[in-house]
Amino acid sequence: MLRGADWQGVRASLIAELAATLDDAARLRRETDPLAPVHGFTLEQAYEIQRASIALRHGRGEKPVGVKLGFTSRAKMVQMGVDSLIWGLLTDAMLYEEGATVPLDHFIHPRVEPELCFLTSRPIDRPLTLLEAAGYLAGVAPAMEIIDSRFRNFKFNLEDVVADNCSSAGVVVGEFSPDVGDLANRGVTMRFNGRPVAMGSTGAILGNPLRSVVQASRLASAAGLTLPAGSLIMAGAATAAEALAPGLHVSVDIGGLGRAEFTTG
Ligand code: 0L1
Repeated sequence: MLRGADWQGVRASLIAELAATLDDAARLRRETDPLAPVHGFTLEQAYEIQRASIALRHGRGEKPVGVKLGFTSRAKMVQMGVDSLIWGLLTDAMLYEEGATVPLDHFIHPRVEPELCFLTSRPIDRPLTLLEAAGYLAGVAPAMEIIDSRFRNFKFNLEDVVADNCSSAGVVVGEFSPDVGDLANRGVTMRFNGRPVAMGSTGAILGNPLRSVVQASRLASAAGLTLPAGSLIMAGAATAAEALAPGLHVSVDIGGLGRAEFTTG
């Protein structure tokens, strides 16, 4: 494990190397072994690796489109064996057209989870309260996130999943509704070929998914980032994730918000 002066000395190059390892794994659809147990980096350093790997994507022309929160529900924390809220950065290359076919050869071992997606109406440049959050939003939509850990067998600790941009891989967003009113207990059903595979309530997301906007504002502010108007905020999963396979019609219905769907190719 590297500490103190040792870590400082090699920090920048090690961060760049680990970011490149994760970026290569995502680009080449190649699993990698866990990094944190070998290199012993902290959560703060994991976020530096995340930012460095996103910078590589930006360098290839990908544009930032927003953020995602992870482990906002007990179901997800229990499924993955971690207990802290995390966040990752989304780019336009991760957006898949709602209703379209999503080629699974873009991923290593993709899973899907039902979510809500918020669209911001104003720049968020400071921590917001729950009362303020709705005033910064243009709408909310039913959505699904395709997660694809770059780690072998989807096994990681908190530092590794953060460095890996919280397994971000794909986002499918339905139609935005301008009414972000009461989202605290809407029914959520995700189906594969019409068969329910995950059911829950939006209340599973931090008790009220609007709290994800509050958390995103706090995390962005602490990281010195402003979320521009027009940013997407993926609120985190309402249920555990389900593995994807070719030839599935995947849909999510959220009470009062409608449906988002895609087909796997
Ligand atoms: O919604 C979520 O909680 C996403 C977590 C992403 C990390 C993972 O489960 O691979």
